[in-house]
Amino acid sequence: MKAISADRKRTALSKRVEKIVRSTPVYDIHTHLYEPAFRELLFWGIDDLLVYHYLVAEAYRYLDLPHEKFWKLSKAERADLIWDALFIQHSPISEACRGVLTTLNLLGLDVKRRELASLRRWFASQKLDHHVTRCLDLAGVEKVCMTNSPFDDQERAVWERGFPRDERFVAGLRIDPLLLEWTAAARRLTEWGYPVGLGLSTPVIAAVRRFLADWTARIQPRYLMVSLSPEFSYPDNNVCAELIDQAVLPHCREYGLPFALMLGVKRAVNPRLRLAGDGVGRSDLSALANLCAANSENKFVVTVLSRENQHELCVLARKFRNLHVFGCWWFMNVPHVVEEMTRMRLELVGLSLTAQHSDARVLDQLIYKWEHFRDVLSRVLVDKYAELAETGWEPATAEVERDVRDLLGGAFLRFCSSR
Ligand code: RAT
Ligand code: ZN
Repeated sequence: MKAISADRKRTALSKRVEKIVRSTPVYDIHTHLYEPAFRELLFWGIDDLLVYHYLVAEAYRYLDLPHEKFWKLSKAERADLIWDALFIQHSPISEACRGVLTTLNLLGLDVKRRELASLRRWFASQKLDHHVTRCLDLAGVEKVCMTNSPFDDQERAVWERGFPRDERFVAGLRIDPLLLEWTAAARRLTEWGYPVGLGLSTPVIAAVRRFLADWTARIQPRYLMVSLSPEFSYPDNNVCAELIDQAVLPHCREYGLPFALMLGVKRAVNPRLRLAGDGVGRSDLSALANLCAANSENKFVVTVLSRENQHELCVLARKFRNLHVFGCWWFMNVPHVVEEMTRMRLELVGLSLTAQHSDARVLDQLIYKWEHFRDVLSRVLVDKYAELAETGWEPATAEVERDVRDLLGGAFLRFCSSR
């Protein structure tokens, strides 16, 4: 009798939590999507889903075609090869493959026919504006942070022309080239009217600050962001660490913006795979500890790519209130690792973090990235609330709603506006 009522209680709790997790809108704090005004920079549809670099990497486990030939093919031809290798010749069970099917299924398409041509016909008949709204609705996403780089010629031209902003999209000022390719960046800054030589003299730093100020005014970013290799160290006497100290952090303080760091990416491990050729390495997180300790007036929003760094990141979040942990990034975004990370974060840090970001590069991916994550989050939260209930602490619906809102963007917004 007692067992039956415990089962019933657990089922009722699961239903309640799942419903809340499903219906809470997401503030997606890092994607590679663009607002529709950027036109062809916003990828969407079946071919873009199939040529996603996560799938290119997986297809190359099977493809027997020189990389140069692959890259010379049209997008549709590459999509054909990937569809055949990953969906027809083998079952599509990897996370990125399953994601395509979840997306199609939730869009109401019939995947069981295994027919690419009819999928293409359906997407060709969609109007972009309507499709954007539909994808955001299906994913339950209310805001999308973009990745905006002044160093991208196509993108820069759109910003410079100007356009009416779509309030569902928020900018993120990405500065990898500035910090990691200083010689080339200095040349570009000079061309754009920010005269900088290679040395970091006072006038050079002033010009970099002016560049950051102008782009901050132009795009109104939520944060500045960079991805860094496992070798990143701080403090250091190299250009990257010095620019962070002398230009980026003072800029962030002046404008009240967080500095977002994505740590642990090894770029171009196999350059022949292009975007699909990046890898992972374990970072020395003492660099992050030093950053947080030496710059208590700055805010850091951080994700790490290596599984081995996840525990240490949580411990650092317990030490530094100016550190906000976010997302299960890229190679971490597979359900069993997401579950492990989410449990560990809740157990070690609590609810003052952003449990996930989508990193979507293709609009339609929002649907699966959030569908899959909501499944994991519900599972983890049901366990956690059930443990509380065993002590007599029954979570009220409003409390669960509050917690889920925090995990899906609320805690991030509070962190951004905190002092
Ligand atoms: O997840 C990805 O798509 C990666 O290619 C990277 O873009 C990464 O997310 C990044 O922002 O550097
Ligand atoms: Zn990204």
